Amino acid sequence: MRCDRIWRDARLATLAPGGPGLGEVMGGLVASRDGRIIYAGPAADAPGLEADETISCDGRWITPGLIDCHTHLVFGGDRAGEFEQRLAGASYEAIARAGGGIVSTMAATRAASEDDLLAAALPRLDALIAEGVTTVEVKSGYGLSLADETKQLRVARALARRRDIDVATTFLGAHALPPEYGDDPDGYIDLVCAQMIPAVAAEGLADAVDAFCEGIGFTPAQVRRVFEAAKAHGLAVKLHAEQLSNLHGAALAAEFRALSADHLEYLDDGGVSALARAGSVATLLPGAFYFTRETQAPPIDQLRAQGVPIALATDCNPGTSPLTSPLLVMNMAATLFRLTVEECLAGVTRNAAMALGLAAEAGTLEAGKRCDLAIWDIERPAELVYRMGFNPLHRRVWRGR
Ligand code: DI6
Ligand code: FE
Repeated sequence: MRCDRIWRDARLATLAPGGPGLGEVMGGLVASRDGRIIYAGPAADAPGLEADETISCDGRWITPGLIDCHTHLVFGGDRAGEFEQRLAGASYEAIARAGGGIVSTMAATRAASEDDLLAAALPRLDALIAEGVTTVEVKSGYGLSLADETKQLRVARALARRRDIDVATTFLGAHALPPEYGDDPDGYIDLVCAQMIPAVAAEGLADAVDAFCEGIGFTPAQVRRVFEAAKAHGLAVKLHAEQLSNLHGAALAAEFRALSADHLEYLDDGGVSALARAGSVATLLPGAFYFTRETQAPPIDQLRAQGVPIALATDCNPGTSPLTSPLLVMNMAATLFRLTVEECLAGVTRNAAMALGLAAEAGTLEAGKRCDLAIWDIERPAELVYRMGFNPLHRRVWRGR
């Protein structure tokens, strides 16, 4: 069989479903053709392969390229000053009342040009790439007007032209109430449903629609309207749910067969069951948990018991998770939430792909999938979760290159 490239003398963590653990293969190889994996498994079982290029991995470990399935990577300004105020004792609410918080990022994002936003986002994207990320999701949600939300999404799409990476985009117009809507959240939701979602769908700017279902965000009734508009335009949905309180957002998301419900610290048993029935992924964001000093952990045991797939992501955003390290996310998920090494690695590969509706395309080392690989200088996969602030990436392969 002819192929473009072979990575041989490797140990594989295929993350293939069904298998025990990580789907580990000693003495493995991966072969690619036209950017897809055509074989991943034991070298001894490989078909006869004729490659243009053969690369020895000298026994290194290969995992699927990492997938960061929840980020707000594109935004203007930063909130380091607000961080200092919080260290000095100011509350999130007091800062928001003084014009800080999400609205300050909105103002900086509105003031920025597409070029400005792209230039600000690229170093953050590069930090993810440096740790082996080959697919990233990017949300809007800091423009909060038709022109500025579409601007953010165009920049997110542009990232994929500037770097070798797949970018999935998500429209998060229902993230916060822009000040010009004062005390009229329903009026703003009208705009989101009647103008923003149709425009975003018509321009092909988003792969999914998200919302912030929370006391300081939008009510379940408002989110339902957003989801109905999304479905009417053929867009998948996901939801920021149960981060600070339990408004039963996860059950609402499940009703709409959401790809994922995200955060979930305050998720109850009914919400877990709803996600299980819908086949939605639970995306956990330990960076936001850590940075906000949250003390209630998501219901991990119940998620496990009901077989809900768990994904992990950085939630990279300027307010609650200024984090661009999927390796640190895995360490935090293990230390703060007690996830196992297997769960952590599945969370940034196979289950993250599922959370983006890309399970058939990415997230495991299996024939037919995109040849996205992370090759690591490690002796055992647990090192990827165990260490803090150390990056053992040897090479990253995107689409076979
Ligand atoms: N949940 C969060 O933690 C962020 N957005 C959201 O829906 C906060 C975003 C910010 O403070 O800028
Ligand atoms: Fe988020």
